[in-house]
Amino acid sequence: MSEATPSQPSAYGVAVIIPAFNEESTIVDVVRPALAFTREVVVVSDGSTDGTARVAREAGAIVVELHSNGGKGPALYAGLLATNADIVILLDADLVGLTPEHLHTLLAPVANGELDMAIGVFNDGGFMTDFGNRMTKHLSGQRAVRREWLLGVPRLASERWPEPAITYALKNDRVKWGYVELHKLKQVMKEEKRGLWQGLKYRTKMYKDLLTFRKRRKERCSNQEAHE
Ligand SMILES: Nc1nc2c(ncn2[C@@H]2O[C@H](COP(=O)(O)OP(=O)(O)O)[C@@H](O)[C@H]2O)c(=O)[nH]1
Ligand SMILES: [Mg+2]
Repeated sequence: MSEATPSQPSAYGVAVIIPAFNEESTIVDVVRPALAFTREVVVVSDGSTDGTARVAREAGAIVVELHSNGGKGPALYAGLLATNADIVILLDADLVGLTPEHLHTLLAPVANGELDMAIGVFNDGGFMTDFGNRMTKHLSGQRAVRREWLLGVPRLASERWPEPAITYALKNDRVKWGYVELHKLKQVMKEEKRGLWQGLKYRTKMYKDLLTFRKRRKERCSNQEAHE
């Protein structure tokens, strides 16, 4: 019999999946604490033009490289296919202050069956990122979930930003989800990564994609009906 308790990764197959696009400067500080928690850490880069894939590989991650940039959704899906783990922990590649304890916090309620998906919310990481994360908790990139369920989320692989598709499936499937607090964790904001104007432009495009999810889903459903 295994000595492991439910919140230790050795009791389950647990993999960490990190979609990363041009995150050379932060990816190592996400991969290292993830590797201290579980041996299977998968970074998915699709067309990054910087050293993201190389530095992630050097840090010990399994790196999946896709040739052209398709977005976080297809990258996440490719990461799910690259592992057989029962539970996956999803992390963004631009986190600052990540520790194995954060991974434990995300995993524990899923591993012990309390939740089907745990969603991490920043707390005490810094005013701006705490505020942004709290206003849009349902868009958080930090999650733990059963891999099999996530693989079945409709449109996961075709949405540039997968979170609305996940939220829709969470509500539709009536699965149990809840928020857990991730202390002293923050992310590098887009405006810092890309410069003010490029960052704002990218942010605007992201919110446009996120806000039009329902419209696109409805259009797709009515197109399907019209073809039946
Ligand atoms: N592979 C891949 N990852 C992406 C892509 N777009 C965003 N990401 C990753 O998804 C995470 C969240 O993206 P980010 O731009 O930081 O959005 P924000 O956290 O909502 O501001 C980060 O790890 C990004 O590197 C993409 O096109 N491909
Ligand atoms: Mg980010």
